[in-house]
Amino acid sequence: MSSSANPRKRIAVLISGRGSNMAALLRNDCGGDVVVVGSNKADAGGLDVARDAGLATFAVGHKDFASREAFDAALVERLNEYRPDVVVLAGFMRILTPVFVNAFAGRLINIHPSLLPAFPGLDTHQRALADGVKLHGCTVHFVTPELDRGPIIAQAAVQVDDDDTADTLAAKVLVQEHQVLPFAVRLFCEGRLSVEGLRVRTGPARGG
Ligand code: NHR
Ligand code: GAR
Repeated sequence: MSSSANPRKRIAVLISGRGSNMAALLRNDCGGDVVVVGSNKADAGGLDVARDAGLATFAVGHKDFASREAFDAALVERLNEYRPDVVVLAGFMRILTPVFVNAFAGRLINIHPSLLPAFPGLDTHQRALADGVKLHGCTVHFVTPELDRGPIIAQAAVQVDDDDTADTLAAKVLVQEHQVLPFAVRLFCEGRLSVEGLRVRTGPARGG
């Protein structure tokens, strides 16, 4: 197959913090190229990492907008300058309205630090400990307007040990996140994912 018929995908990444999941996307072959890293926080540490890697970055401060919808519209506009094929939320901490979700429907992916549908939302490690689960982990899913309820692409589990704290559990889960996010993005970039309801099926690699 010629490369012009099947060009590498353009990946945009949104972060709010240190950006270790974004860095995992840069380290691993995701079947595409990260073309821009954006944040709702100008001081997100991950933006420095991205700049050091020679990537384009931007920040859109959510506090500068009167509504969530206005913030989301501005974010869509900035992202579209880079013509992304897929947008990855990698530790992005703002809930997105349909203004944003619909603009990238079917090509918007999030990494969430729990085994969904358990523990959607925030403070997942603390809540997993409080509920006494023995398995915890992370989920990569397509983003839909309903928070953390989109079709699941991939998950990875870790054991909860007797002496785990929220911090030790977060560290164990993060190791898994760094594996499963590049894996899931690669499946997407290779065109292997098909979605039916909440179920995502992974077909064979094409041309291989
Ligand atoms: N938006 C939609 N529509 N659907 C999803 O599945 C989303 C989403 C936006 C972000 C990531 C996320 C997660 O993996 C995500 C998934 C932020 C919050 C939150 O409560 C919850 C979940 C997620 C991200 N944010 C607060 C808010 O008011 C702000 C918290 C803060 O700044 O620290 O937006 O779980
Ligand atoms: C990750 O654990 C990610 O799963 C989580 O924030 C961390 C970001 O770390 N995401 C959420 O909690 C979304 N609500 P990173 O900036 O080093 O990738």
